[in-house]
This record gives sequence, C-alpha cells and structure tokens, in this order.
Amino acid sequence: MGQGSNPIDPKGSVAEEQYGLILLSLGIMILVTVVVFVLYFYAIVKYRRKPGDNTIPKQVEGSHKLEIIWTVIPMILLFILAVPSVALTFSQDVDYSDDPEVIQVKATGHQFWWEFEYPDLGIYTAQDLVLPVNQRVQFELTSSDVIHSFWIPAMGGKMDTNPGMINKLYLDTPAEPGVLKGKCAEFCGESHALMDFKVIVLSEEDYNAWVEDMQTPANTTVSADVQSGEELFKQNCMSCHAIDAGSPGLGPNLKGFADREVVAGFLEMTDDNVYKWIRDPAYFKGDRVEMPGLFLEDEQYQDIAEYLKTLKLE
Ligand code: HEC
Ligand SMILES: [Cu+2]
Repeated sequence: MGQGSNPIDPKGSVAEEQYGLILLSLGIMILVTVVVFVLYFYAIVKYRRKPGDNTIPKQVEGSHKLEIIWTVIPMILLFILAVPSVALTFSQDVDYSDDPEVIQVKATGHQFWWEFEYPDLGIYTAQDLVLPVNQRVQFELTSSDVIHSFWIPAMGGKMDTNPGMINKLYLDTPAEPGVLKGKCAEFCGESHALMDFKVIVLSEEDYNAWVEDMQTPANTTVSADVQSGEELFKQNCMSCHAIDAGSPGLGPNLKGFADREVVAGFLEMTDDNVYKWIRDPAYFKGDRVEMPGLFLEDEQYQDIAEYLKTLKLE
C-alpha cells in the first residue's frame, strides 16, 4: 500500500480512535504472550526433574486458589478490551444525516467505478472524492449492481454498499491537505482490484473554490480544433456522460475530467491512455465493464480524446 492508504497511519479522528483500539488489543495480547512464555520457561527450567529425585511433586488438582486466578485474570483482561470496544462501536455508529455542520455525500458503487453526489451542493462527480480538511462527512452508501464495499483505509472502517439499501457511515477528514487512496473492499467481479478512488483533501479555501468551479456550467463554446471531437462526444458519449456536475449519468460525470490524475480510477492520465481507454474499455476492465466499445475510426477517437483534454475546471 502506498502513501495515504495505511490503516496503521491513521488520518482523522475516526481512524485515530480505531487505531487506539488496535493498539490496546495488541498491547494486551503481547502482555499475555510474554507472561505465559516467561512462566513457561521458568517452570521447565526450575522444576525439571533432577537426577536421583524420584519423589512425586505436590499435586494441585482442584485447587480453588489456582482456578480462581486463571479465571479472574482473563476476565479482567476481556473487560479491559470489551468496555472501550463496545463504547467506541456505539459512539461511531451515529447518523449525522440531519446535521447542517456535516458534509453529506452519497457514494454509489458501480462495476467498476465510484460515483459521489453532494446533495446539498447539487454536485455529482466520480473517481475523485474531494473533501475539505478537519470536517465530519456523513456517507450514504449504496450500489447500482452487486455488493461493493467502501473503504478509505487511512480514514477509518469500511462498509458494504448493497443494491437497494442505504448504509450509513461517518468519517472525519485529516487535519492536513493531501491525497488518500480509497478502495472497493468486496470482490465484485473481474476488475474489482481496479475499482480504486482517490480522496483529495483540500484546505477550506481550495475546497470552496472547487465547489464553485464545479457549480459553474460547462463552457459551451469550444475552440475550433476540438469541435469535431465535441460533436462526436455529443453523438456517442453524452447519453452516459454528463459534462456538467449537476446531473448523474450511466457513466462517470466528466466535469473536470482532465484535472484528474488517473483515467477510470487507475490508469495514469496521459493522452495515450485516454485514447486507449475510450477505444477499448474492455481491454482494461474486462467484459463486465459498463462502458461499451463503440466502433468509431481511430481518428475519431483521437478527436474525442483531444476534446476530453479540454474538460478542466476553470
Ligand atoms: C453505455 C454508457 C457509456 C457510453 C455510451 C460511454 N461511456 Fe464512458 N464510461 C461509462 C462507464 C460505466 C464508465 C466507467 C467504467 C469503469 O471505470 O468501470 C465510463 C468511463 C469513461 C471514462 C473514464 C472516466 C473517469 O472518470 O476516469 C472516460 C474518459 C469515458 N468513459 C469516455 C467516454 C467517451 C469518450 C465515450 C464516447 C466515445 C463514452 N465514454 C461512452 C459508460 C459509457
Ligand atoms: Cu467493487
């Protein structure tokens, strides 16, 4: 796992609290292991049979004292583990859907990409989940097809996305801007492993600018050299891909597409990769990919790829 995708390098308070629990259980397990091994070696060294000694050692069967000791100590340890685990489980199972201070995001898993809707802002986006620093985010998770699982390892626990169901999860964003990795954590088909997304954490100011850019309608007058690409895009692609952030689609919303670091959630953003992707998505993500290959001419794909490069935020 790369930078920003590590559950034992937590970012944000939800992940930090969960990490605290991991450390607590690990500490107790190490303590038990060490004590047991020390006693074990002490006993086999000190009490081993000495030459010529044929007496039978003192028998301790049925000793109340011993039985109480080895019942009570594990009970205390389990208690120390159980109280914070149960308390944290309940304190993190809170629904902030009606809290105006909390950012609301609906995340939908698709074979094999993620869509994010910000209902309060009228924004749809895909692949990149953009969030400000130091904020609580309430997620409503669902799926359009099979069961996926939404996971941002550095930010806290994962949760399934089920078709026809809404699961709720809140997370807190990190204190510092940065890029974290998100994953689908439930095997969902042959390109499950490519179902990644990015969490782009911005300063408050940059986030507000992003929201404003996303809410600005797309420029309808494109320069002459990409007009044919735009025309082809309208004819062949618009039925699934919106270029304004205000509406969902059968495919990822492409507002700001050219600003993304990756194509289709995993391919490096280069001119060549954009072209190759739109020409034959199934080559990369297999037959179950929901974007069809369209049998256009190579040049037409080139033109469309040129046009896609203009889909930048202002
Ligand atoms: C039937 C609907 C459909 C049509 C038609 C379609 N696409 Fe897609 N497109 C999708 C889906 C679904 C995905 C997501 C695939 C995935 O990543 O698993 C996608 C992904 C993409 C991506 C990657 C988006 C990102 O955020 O990284 C690009 C770029 C793209 N399509 C461009 C096009 C172009 C250009 C055309 C027309 C030539 C086109 N698509 C036609 C459904 C469609
Ligand atoms: Cu998945």
